[in-house]
Amino acid sequence: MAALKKPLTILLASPRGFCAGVDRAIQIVERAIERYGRPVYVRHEIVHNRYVVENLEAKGAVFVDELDQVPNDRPVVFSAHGVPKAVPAEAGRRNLLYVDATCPLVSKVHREAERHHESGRTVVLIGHAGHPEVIGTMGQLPPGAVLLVEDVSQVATLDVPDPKNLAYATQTTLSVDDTTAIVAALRHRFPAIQGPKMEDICYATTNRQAAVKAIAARCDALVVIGAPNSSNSMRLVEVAGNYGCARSRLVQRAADMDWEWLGDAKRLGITAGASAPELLVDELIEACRARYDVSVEEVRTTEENVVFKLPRQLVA
Ligand code: 0CJ
Ligand code: F3S
Repeated sequence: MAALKKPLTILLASPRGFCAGVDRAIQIVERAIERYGRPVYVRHEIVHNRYVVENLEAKGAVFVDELDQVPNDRPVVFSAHGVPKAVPAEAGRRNLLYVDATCPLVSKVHREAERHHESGRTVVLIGHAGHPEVIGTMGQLPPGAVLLVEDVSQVATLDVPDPKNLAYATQTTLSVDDTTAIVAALRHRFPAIQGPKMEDICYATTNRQAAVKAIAARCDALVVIGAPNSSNSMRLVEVAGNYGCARSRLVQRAADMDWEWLGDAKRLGITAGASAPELLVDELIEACRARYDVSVEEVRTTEENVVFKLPRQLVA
C-alpha cells in the first residue's frame, strides 16, 4: 500500500509572474517573427528567463549579446530592460530594421534622466552595477553625467560636482524598502536633490513584493520561480527573508527543486518573478502534488490591469 502523503498548504502569492512590460516584450518578438519571417535577432535575453528564451528560439528568434552579431538584412529587437542611446544610433547607421521592446516604464525613467540633464542637474541613479537596465539608463546621457549608487553606504562617499544641482532616478526592479532607505540618505545629505515622489520602482515590482510580505510570516518555506539574473525575482527572495520566512530561495523550474530543503515544511509560499511564466508555477504545484497532499490558498493583495500598447510598426 502506498504511504500516506503528508499535508502541504501552498500559499500562492498574487500578483505574481508576468507584468505588462514582459507580456509586451514577448509579443513583440512573436509578432516580429510573424511579420518579418525567421530569424529575428534579439539583443540580450528579451526577459531574464531561460524558458521564455528557449520558447522564442524554437519560434525563430536568435539571441545575441551585441548588435555586431546581427546581419545587415535581418530585424533586431531590443530587450525589455532598455538600451543605451548608442545602440539604436548604431542600428540606424547600419540601416537595420529594429523594434524596441524596452518597457514603457523604463523609457519613462530614461526621459526623466534626460530632462534633469537638460536642466543642468547631475543624475544619481540608484541601481545595481552591470545590470542591463542600469547600463541602458546610464547610456541615455554622456559618460560621467550619471553617478551610480548601489546602497546606503555609498551615499556618504558620493562625490558630486554641485550639491544644489542634483536629481535621482532608480532602477525599476529594486527592493522598495532598500530604495526608500537610500533615497532618505540622499535627501538627508543633499536636501536640494530632485526626484520622483517616491522612486521609479514599477507597479509590478512593488505589487509582487507586497504580496510576498503578506504571506512570508505564515510560510515555513518560500519559493520564488525565477532566474538568478532576474533582479526583481532576486528581490522577492530577500523580501521573504526580511518579512519572516528565513527559508526562501529561487528555483528556475520544478525539476530544479531541492525536496530535501523543503523538509517537513507544512506551509510553502510560492511566487514568481515578473519574467517567469505561470506555466512554471503550475509545474511546481503539480510536482508538490506528486509528493504531498496539497491544498492551495491564493492570497491576493491587489488586482492588476495594466496593459501596454505594442509599437506602431507591429500593429495592423
Ligand atoms: O528591467 C525590466 C524592465 C524588467 C523586465 C522583467 O524582468 P526581468 O527578470 O527580465 O528583469 P530584471 O532583472 O530587471 O528584473
Ligand atoms: Fe516594466 Fe516593471 Fe515589468 S519596469 S517590464 S513593468 S517589471
